[in-house]
This record gives sequence, structure tokens and C-alpha cells, in this order.
Amino acid sequence: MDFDADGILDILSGSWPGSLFFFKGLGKGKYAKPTTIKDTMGSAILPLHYQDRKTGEIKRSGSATTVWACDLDEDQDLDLLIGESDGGVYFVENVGTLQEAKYENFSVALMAGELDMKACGEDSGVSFVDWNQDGKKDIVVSGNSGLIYYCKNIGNKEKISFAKPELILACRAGSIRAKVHVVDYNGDGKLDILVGDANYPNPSLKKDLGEKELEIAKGLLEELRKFREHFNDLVKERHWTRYDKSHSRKHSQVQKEVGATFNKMKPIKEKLIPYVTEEKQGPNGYVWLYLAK
Ligand SMILES: [Ca+2]
Ligand SMILES: [Ca+2]
Ligand SMILES: [Ca+2]
Ligand SMILES: [Ca+2]
Repeated sequence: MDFDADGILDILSGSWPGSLFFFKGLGKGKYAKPTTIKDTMGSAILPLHYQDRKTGEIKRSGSATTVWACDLDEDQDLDLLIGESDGGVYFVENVGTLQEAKYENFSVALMAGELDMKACGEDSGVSFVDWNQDGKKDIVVSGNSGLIYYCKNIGNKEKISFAKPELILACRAGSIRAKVHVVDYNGDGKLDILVGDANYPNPSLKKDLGEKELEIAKGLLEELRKFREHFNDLVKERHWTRYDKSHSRKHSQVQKEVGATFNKMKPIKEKLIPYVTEEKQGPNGYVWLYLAK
């Protein structure tokens, strides 16, 4: 996107430590060294705020940030939409201009209907695009569990407002820490979804296993896979129950089941030890493209 309105495309990036970076486009595929995006007080922008217990000072923090520059409050300049490891989606207003941005030294956690955006999962990734093609750009947010939600923009110049999240895509099984980027990738006029993820592959079996051993090992792996699937579903449900009080099950009930399922996986992993290699497994990270039909 063109962040500094000079007609040349730039790159913005969040980071694991949290700061946001601007890579100024120089044209012909070249970019300047990154600079940290700062607020009106000259501090690096981080989405979270907390009070220092000793000094009482308000400090900022944040990690695993993602960023999208967009005009959220419809005043013709680019604001910042930030995702963070806690799963929230944060808005930082540009109180300067399109050409000369000045960012507020505080951020606002956005809601989706009655819910905190955290309900969509930890480790939020954000995109701001007109998902439902009604002329207003919406928030598409991804989370740790690999689920991608759309929050319809129902706000206006006076008030920023988004509707309750609607699930639009469940990434392939095993995708965690999904970071979404919505774009018409193949230029057919329909919005596609790019997702960066992390995933932990199954342990590799030793090469020299006999037929019987192989059969046992494969059986254990299959058992483990089923538990993992169930475990992943429970983790998603647990997250949701924390925010949606109308959910059919209570948070504490799901939490208990998460713990019990995790414990059931332990003995299977132990039984697998003689059959698998000792190489450290994962995590891997891939970029996936989901093309719109
Ligand atoms: Ca530019
Ligand atoms: Ca704006
Ligand atoms: Ca829309
Ligand atoms: Ca497309």
C-alpha cells in the first residue's frame, strides 16, 4: 500500500517484539531501510497500555503485531489497524494528514457487536477490505486457531462500529497463528485470502521399523491425530466461551475438557517414543492461498 501518499507502493510490517515498521517504496521494486512508526510523543507505537505498578506511569506493550493502514474514521487520512498476540484489534487514529501522518499516543480496542474482537482468537491478523461488497470496508480477522472471521462495517463518520463476527474460513487442520491478508490475488475481481501460519508436523517414524512395529506406530499416530483434532476444536470453543456468554457451554466446563484431553495424549506420545526419530519437529510456517470461486 502507499503509506506516505507519494504514489509509490510501500510495505508495512508488524513484528514479534511489537513495533511497527515502514519500508518506504523507492520504485522499481526497491525499498528503503525500515523505520519504526512512532506516535505524536515520539514513541514506537504498540497497541496495549498498562500502568507501571511502581511509578504509576502508563506504558505501552504488545507482541506479534500485524498492521493495516486504512481510513477507519473516514476523514481522508490513514489510521492504523493493529492485531496483537492477545487477539484484540486496535485502532490508532491519525490526527495529522494523509501526507503527514501523526498518530495518537493511545489506541482503542475495537468491538464486534457486543464482543471484544479477542473472541476471534488470540494472535490476531487484520485486513480491512470490502468483504461483502456493499461499498464500505470491513474487518477480516484471523486468529491462533486458524479461523478467519469477517466483521461487517456498520459505522459511519461519527461512529466506528462493526457487527458480530461471522466465520468465513477455517484454515487447513493444523494451521495455527494464522495471519490473514485479503487481496484479489489472481485479479479476477473476487477477493482471495492469503494466510501465513505455523504448524507442528507429526513426528517422523524411524526408517528401520519392522512390519509389526510399523503397524503399532501407525495406529498410535492415528490415535494421536484424532485426539489432536478434538483438542484443537476444544481450544477454539474455549476461546469463544470466554467472550460469548450466550454460548451453549460454560467456559469452565470446556476448560476442564481441554485439560483432560491433553492428559489423554501424554501416554500415547510416550508409547510412540521407541518408533519415532529424535529430530526436533517444527514448527513450520507456510503461506497458503485460498482463491475465491
Ligand atoms: Ca509511498
Ligand atoms: Ca482517518
Ligand atoms: Ca462492506
Ligand atoms: Ca480473486
